[in-house]
Amino acid sequence: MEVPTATSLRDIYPEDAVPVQAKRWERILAKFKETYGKPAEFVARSPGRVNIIGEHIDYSLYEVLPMAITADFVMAVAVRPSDEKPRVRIANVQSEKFPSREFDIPTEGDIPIDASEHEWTNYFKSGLRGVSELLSNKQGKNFVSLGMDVMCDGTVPSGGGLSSSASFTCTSALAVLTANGETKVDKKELCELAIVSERAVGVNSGGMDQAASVFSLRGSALYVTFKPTLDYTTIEFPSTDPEMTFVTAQSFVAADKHVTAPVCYNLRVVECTLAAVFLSKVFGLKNELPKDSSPLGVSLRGFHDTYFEEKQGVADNSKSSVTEFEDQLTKLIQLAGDYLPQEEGYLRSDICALLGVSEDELDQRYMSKFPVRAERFMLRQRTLHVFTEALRVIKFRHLLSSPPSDGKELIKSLGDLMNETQTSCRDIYDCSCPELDELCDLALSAGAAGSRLTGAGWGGCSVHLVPKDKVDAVKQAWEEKYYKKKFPGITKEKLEEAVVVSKPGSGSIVLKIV
Ligand code: NG1
Ligand code: MG
Repeated sequence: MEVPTATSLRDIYPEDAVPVQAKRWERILAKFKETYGKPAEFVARSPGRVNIIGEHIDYSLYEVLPMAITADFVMAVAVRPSDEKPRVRIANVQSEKFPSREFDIPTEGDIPIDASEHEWTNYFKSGLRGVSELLSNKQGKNFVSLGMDVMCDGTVPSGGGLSSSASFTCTSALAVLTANGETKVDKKELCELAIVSERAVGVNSGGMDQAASVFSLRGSALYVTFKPTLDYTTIEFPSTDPEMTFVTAQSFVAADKHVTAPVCYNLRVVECTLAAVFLSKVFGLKNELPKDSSPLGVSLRGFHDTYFEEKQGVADNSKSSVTEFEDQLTKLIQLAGDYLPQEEGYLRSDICALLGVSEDELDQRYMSKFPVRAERFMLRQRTLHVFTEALRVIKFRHLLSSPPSDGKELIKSLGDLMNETQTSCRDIYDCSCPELDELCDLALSAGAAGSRLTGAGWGGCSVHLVPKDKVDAVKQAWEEKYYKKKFPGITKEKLEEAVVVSKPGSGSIVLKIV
């Protein structure tokens, strides 16, 4: 499937969003002209996402269920003359927060990115680097030969758990491809390159956000699979009475991954990877874990498949039925509980003793790409979260594809699964925070069926399954008991930004202007 080309904003946004977006796009295009003295040639855009269920399991290569939102990253572009050294001029509509930059595109070697510096254009460079690698692999030499003038505008709140970073990276990669004459962009190729590219910015991310940003189709959520390869199917929400709505609520606790990565996100990636290696030793698996597309090259999913291959002769687990896969996960939950008994965590020395490697070797293999800081690795808790969450995603999907006839029963069952996710994120994955917990409690007391953090957590955003007739009550509870209390004097605009009823939006798209 190729990234589609739009001819009007109606191809991109739901009808009720078109008037506001039309004004915004006019502003971006006018700003482009004012800055560069010529009109833009095309616009690339990619949305943010809300994850409905499947948290912190994409980098262990388990299935997840996100959807794109209307908020997005938009880039107006004109190609620079081909007889010039390729150069990028990049600006942002919010020029005070994101100052203009200029740089040459090297015609050989990697695009330099200093991940230690929190610089907004790093995300552009990461997309540029990914495209440069893709084109040179395809064509044997560096083919980002054309420079570009770029005007950006993003409406996904940054550090807000709705994946502003992926929307920026995916848009950048799409813009660079389009500017360099790659007009038929394969969605999977774009997504795969955006996943790898974003890791250049310092976070060992999974692939959910980029998948949601690139693949989404308006009106449906996505079921994203990472193994055996990156793939997706669209998921419809059955109509119920009362109607199901997904409402997102910002905690306004900034979750700055660049600061917290060594003790939060990147550490979780390391813990899950170590758990996979540790378990394969505990069970004396004969084969090495298979190399896969996870950030550190081996994953809990790899352990899962290898375990059932060796112990039960399941040669190709991707052919197992859903029920068989559920049974496997149930078994793994029990095994992890029994064979990873240390509630207090595992020291480096514990892990090294079992693996038969030195601490230096352990650090070198798993902690050198992105350093992490930890005394103890909570292998038991992280593994239990991953296996139980993977099982919840399957159950959630099953409920959507074979819903009970009573809509209320469906809403309750889906909500229960989301609540279990929140409990697991809070208690054993340790990625919630008191503010997110509070937003969830308030929503549930006011009639939400399911409430949980969405995205990486440690702040950012929450998502709630709310029957339509309860939305106002939930909003009111947050307004009175959370926002107005925590942020006295909060403006009406800020409140509107905080709480959004999310409808599944469309994915990456290009609009040609001339
Ligand atoms: P956020 O922090 O919301 O962008 C991150 C990861 C995802 C996934 C979730 C947790 C990046 C770009 N995204 O989302 O891949 O692992 O956390 O489920 O790092
Ligand atoms: Mg992000």
